[in-house]
Order: sequence, then structure tokens, then C-alpha cells
Amino acid sequence: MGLKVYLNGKLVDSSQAQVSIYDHGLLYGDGVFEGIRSYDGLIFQLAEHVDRLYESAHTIMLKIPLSQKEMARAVVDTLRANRLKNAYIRLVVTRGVGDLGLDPRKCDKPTVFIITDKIVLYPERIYKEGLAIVTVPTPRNLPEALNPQIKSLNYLNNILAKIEAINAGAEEALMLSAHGYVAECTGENLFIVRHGTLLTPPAHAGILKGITRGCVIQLAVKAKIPAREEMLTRHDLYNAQECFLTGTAAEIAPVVQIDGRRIGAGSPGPVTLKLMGDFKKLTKTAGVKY
Ligand code: PXG
Repeated sequence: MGLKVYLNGKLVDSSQAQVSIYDHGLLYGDGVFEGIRSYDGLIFQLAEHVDRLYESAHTIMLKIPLSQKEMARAVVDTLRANRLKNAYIRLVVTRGVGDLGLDPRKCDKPTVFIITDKIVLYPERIYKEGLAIVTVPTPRNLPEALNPQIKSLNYLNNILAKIEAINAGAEEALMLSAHGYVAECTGENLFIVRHGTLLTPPAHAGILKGITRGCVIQLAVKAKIPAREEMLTRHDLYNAQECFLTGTAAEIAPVVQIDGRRIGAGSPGPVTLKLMGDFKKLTKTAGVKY
């Protein structure tokens, strides 16, 4: 028997979990999602992720047929059914089944599913030695056209960037805004350390304000590391002493090379290592028990 997934109110075997080809999540990317982690039986930042899911849904006028409390409960139930202590949790809500037109009014019931599975992280080597990333030609979506705070099922912008990074032989893509400022990577936010100060692009650079990003800023404040948002150029990145990425899947991943330029000493720096340690502690102590 495979893993159980939550699908529209029921726990079913993953091999039996099916969604219609008329689902607008599939036909149009009309839906929203979240990626969450659990560590040693603690769900990390569950309320923050559920809040963000409901905010994304509200903006696209998608009414989720569960309360936030019921959604959190469904996450717990799914994890328990699979006896997973360390999991990657994917929450998806789509517009549901409709016809072949765009009109969301034709979809009367949203599709809700929750997958809990083992996680595939970057290999351990990445956390010791750091990543090499490259700037890709595809700019991040114009936030005026599609606000990246909406975590929608439409990730082609990021997927194109990922393909460009892979084609260039790099592990991850650095995406710029349409104006050429540093935005983020395909599923991670970016930070640099410049003369002891932690810097990261603000929301108006066209980024998703990541939950891990928020945690890292709080950890920095606690550790008395000055931290602020600032519009950054590639020049700022090339000349930083340290650089790292943050995301639910990646956690904190050091970056040691950007577009062929070595960053700092070419190995994970002291601020990065301190924050990685503090973050690890946080994941093991804070969270919703199940
Ligand atoms: N930027 C974008 C565009 C993202 O999609 C982040 C930043 C980091 O946000 P959090 O809240 O996770 O700190 C994301 C995260 C994955 C994966 O498995 C991650 C995301 C989406 C899809 C897959 O790495 N989103």
C-alpha cells in the first residue's frame, strides 16, 4: 500500500487519488498551493502557510470549502495516516471541474488535496560547499501583471528560469525583475551579507515574501545581525561577502558562485553558518505537534 493522500475530504490511497482532466487547475493553472515541512513530528510555520494559502485563494476569488482550522486538521490527519515524522506537505486547492472555457463560474466545487511525502533536498554537499547559480534571461513576472504573493499553480515563469539554469549547467537560477534588479530564485528567496549586514530584496522587486525569509530575518534580529530590505543589483551580489537562498524545501542553502564570480571566500561564510544553525534549532523546537 502506498501513501495516503487527502482528496476532497477523504483519505485515499495515492494510487486511487485522481483529478479530472476538466479540472481548471490542470487546464489553466487556476488554483493555489503551499509547500510546508514537518520536522520530528512538528509542522513548521503551519499557521503562516495556511494563512498564505487562504490569502492567495481570496485574491483569486476562490472560496476554499474548509475553514483554516479544518485545513490545519486535515494536514495533521494526513501526516498521521502516513506515520511520517519528517515530511514535505503539499496543499493544493484548484478552481475545480469546469468546461473548456476560462469562466471560473462554471466550476462549482474546488478540488482540495494534500500530499505528504518524503522530501528531496539538495544533496548534503550543497550545504557544506555551497551552490553555483547563474542569472537567467527570463525575468520574474511583472508584479503589476501577476502578483507573486499569489502562490498560484501557474509556475511557468519559474520553470522557464529553471530550464535556463539547467541548460547553463547551474544548480539554480537567479531571476531579475523586468528592470534588472535582483528578485529571487525559482523557489527560493535570496540574501547577501555586505559588511556584516544582511540584505534581501523587498516585495516590490517582484518576489514572493517567503515564510523562511521571514524566519531568517527574525533570527538575524535575535542574533543582533543588522538586517534590512534593499533593492540589489548583480554587482551587489558579486561583491558580497556571503550569499544564501531560503525556502521551505531548500531551508538555508549557501551560494558560493554567481555567474562565474566567486562570492566571498568561495565557501559558506560565518553569518550563513550561524543562521543555518539557528534555523535548524528553530525547526526542532517550534511547530504544531501531531
Ligand atoms: N520564492 C518563490 C517563487 C517560491 O515559490 C519561495 C520563494 C520560498 O518561500 P517559502 O515560504 O517556502 O520560504 C518559494 C517557495 C520547492 C518549491 O519544492 C518551493 C516553492 C514552490 C514550489 C516548490 O522547492 N515555493
